[in-house]
Amino acid sequence: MNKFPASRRQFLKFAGVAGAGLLAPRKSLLAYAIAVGAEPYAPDSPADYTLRIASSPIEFAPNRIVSAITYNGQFPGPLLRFKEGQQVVVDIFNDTDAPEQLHWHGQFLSPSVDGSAEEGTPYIPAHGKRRIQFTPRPAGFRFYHTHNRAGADLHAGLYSGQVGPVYIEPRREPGNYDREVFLVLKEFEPAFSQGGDMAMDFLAPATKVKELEASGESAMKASLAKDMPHGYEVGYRYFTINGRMLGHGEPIRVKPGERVLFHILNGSATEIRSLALPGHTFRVVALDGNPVPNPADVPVLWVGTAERISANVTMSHPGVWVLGDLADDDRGHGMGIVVEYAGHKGKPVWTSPPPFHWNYARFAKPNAFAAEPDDVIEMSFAKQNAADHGFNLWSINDKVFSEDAMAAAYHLHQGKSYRIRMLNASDDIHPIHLHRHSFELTKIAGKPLAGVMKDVVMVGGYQEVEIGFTADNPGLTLFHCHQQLHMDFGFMTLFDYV
Ligand SMILES: [Cu+2]
Repeated sequence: MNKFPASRRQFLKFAGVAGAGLLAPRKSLLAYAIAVGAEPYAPDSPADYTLRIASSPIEFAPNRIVSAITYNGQFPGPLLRFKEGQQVVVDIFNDTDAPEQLHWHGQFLSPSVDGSAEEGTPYIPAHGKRRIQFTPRPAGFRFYHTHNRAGADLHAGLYSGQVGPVYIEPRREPGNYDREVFLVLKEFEPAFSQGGDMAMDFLAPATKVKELEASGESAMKASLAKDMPHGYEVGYRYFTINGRMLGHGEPIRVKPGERVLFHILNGSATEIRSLALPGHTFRVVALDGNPVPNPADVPVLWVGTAERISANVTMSHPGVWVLGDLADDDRGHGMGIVVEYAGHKGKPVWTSPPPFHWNYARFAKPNAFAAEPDDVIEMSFAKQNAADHGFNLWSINDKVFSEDAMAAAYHLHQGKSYRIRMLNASDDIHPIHLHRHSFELTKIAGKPLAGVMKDVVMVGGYQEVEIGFTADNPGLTLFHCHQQLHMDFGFMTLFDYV
């Protein structure tokens, strides 16, 4: 196992170069890494929060206990409740043999604490500690997770148990509810397969771009014609909600008429998940923690890797139900949790919902268009089948990101507004994530929309999606597919401010 990630070596190399006084006059990644590394830590007073990264057993069900790397010995990691705008001091201890990065997903932080080696955040050393301080924002449902590269190591990165929810209390809650329930969806015990991935067609609109499809399909055909296998995919043995397999955790106990606000996080390394609760509908009030302009009722939730959905459910259908994934196999292997009304007992019931397509536009501002941007950045995503020892390589505008040659490929001007036009020339759905900023969905599969603010968006196979954001948080900013197998094999790029 590589216990010293390439990016860490790179960071040291940068530091060495700086020490020798070889700094170029231009604002380089190197200068940046030095600058953020030099930020003083908080004085040595007790921290507000302490997180400890270590190996520990997790019990999914009786006699189904695996070893995983966790935060504070539990999965999911502890729910951290912050107050918007109120500074916190966090001590992070790393009891493992590998340097760690802890990323505060969805927050507008500085690169010194954001938790990404690519942005220059210092590592939490192996068997060491790092104290950080930051001012949590924006309000809403966020989370923290490791940002280590896993590569071919299925014990590293997001494949293990390093995911925990964050709730930043807003000044005003979106929607009325009686209580909150946090659900973290995650699979364990991954293994590689080579059969090709299953196509998923739940996204609406379903419009594909013909040119993207032609280019993706011909690249795949050419590769298979050369006797290449399909690139590796990852499958799992155990499926859990809040670390328990369906039927083995405490049920969610409810009363008729109760309004439960679910905060749902897909903590998967690689999978897109769905959820339904027979006889009930979800009123979606926030996506990725940001209140939506048009809360709407849906029978099914689809959640891409690292996406969050906050949805109200009025408990109006007494019984004992399975809140579970639509895929029978995944639900059968644990992806669900029991919802039990007071006074009701018995075997939990699952019924499949009618076919339903997930459309972000359902929650958008009706009949509205996003403001025109100052500049448009075009990116096309492509797959090189099985090109790296059986692993697919991924490129953005033909560039496969490499941690050994990190440099910002896109340059932002502070205060300007940008549109990123993403063209997906592959048949996979990619949950695309922008660090340290929120973005507005401005076009999905060719259809304009406005008002939905997110930090991850699923870009459908052979589809075109546009997002808009304002460059209002200077510093290196990572942009990547959140599918661990994709981000680790090239699907990343860096923005800087010039
Ligand atoms: Cu991807």
